[in-house]
Amino acid sequence: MQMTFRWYGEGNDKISLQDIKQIPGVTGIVWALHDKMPGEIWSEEEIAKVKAQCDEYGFNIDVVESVNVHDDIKIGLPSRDKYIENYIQTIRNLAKFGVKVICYNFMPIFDWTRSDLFHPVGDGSTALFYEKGMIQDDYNAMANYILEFTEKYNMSFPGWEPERMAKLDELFKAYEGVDHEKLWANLKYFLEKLMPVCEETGIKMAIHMDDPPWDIFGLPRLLIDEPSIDRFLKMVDNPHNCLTLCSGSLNANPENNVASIVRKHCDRIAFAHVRNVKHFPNGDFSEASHRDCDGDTGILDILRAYHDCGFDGYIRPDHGRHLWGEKAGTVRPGYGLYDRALGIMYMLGVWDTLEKEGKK
Ligand code: DNO
Repeated sequence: MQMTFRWYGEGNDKISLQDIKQIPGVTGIVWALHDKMPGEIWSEEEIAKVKAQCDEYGFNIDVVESVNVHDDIKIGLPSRDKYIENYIQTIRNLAKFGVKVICYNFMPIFDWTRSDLFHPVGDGSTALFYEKGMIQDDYNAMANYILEFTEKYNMSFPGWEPERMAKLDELFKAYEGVDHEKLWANLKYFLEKLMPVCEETGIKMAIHMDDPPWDIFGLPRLLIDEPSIDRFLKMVDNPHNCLTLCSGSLNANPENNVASIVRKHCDRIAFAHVRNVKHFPNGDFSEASHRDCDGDTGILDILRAYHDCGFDGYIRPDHGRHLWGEKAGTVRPGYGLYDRALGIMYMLGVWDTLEKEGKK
């Protein structure tokens, strides 16, 4: 297992590479060119710049999260071929700098979705929160909440590009008729075009789970549970067609047993996101510390499953709570320094123990 940490880049993240260097065990930076719109080619010069910054601290840049997929590809418009060509060029450019895994998602219009970015946990900290009743019909209210936040604090969230969000009604119209089966077919088309270049360069495409794992605002979502993951891997049965197995996204539905999915598909998991979620009886959920007993996701079972399977892919702590003065304006929601660093120490504590036990 190779421990990584997500970093939003110079001038785009208050956390520095120097800060990250002080967290034990981190060998790689999970990065992206966050000013790129979906569909744009990532140039060699831009990639080289991030590589040089990370090299200085001895971090690899093996994992990109994410190269976002243009809506025309998800919708299946004739213009998709042009955007797929651009994606292929980006893969080639990334491969030149040693990138091994590309995380992406195939969620229509919205990426991860929450109703409260700074919900009190009860101990003075805050966390991302999903109130089911608030994410029903009115997509504009939810989008406005996120966009007002990003505008106020002068940040942008990947997947929530203001340029795209400004055209929400248009986008919803464009997705009319894209039901689950159409979206599956468009995903297959996209991946089949990519596989030859992945084989040639060695890059693995690692799809992120849908977050939350159910349809929202009438938009279909595909990667939601074990049967859909089985279907996805079989649909394009190639070792370069992989998963970013996100424990928190999947376990927002308490029926999903993440550890059992790890055991079943470990060889196709290129990238593991470890996040803990606490469920409420009415369907709401809050994100929690990585400690097993603070949530319901089964972090210990998940780590044991990865260990039993000899997982040698990339792993990262996922969203953390906001601690010790981290608040709106000083921190990217879910991506503070402290709770993710604590999460790493927890995961490494468990992992090191399992390693030692295994050697006895
Ligand atoms: C949120 C992240 C997602 C993820 C994308 C992958 O914090 O888990 O935005 O990066 O869905 O494409």
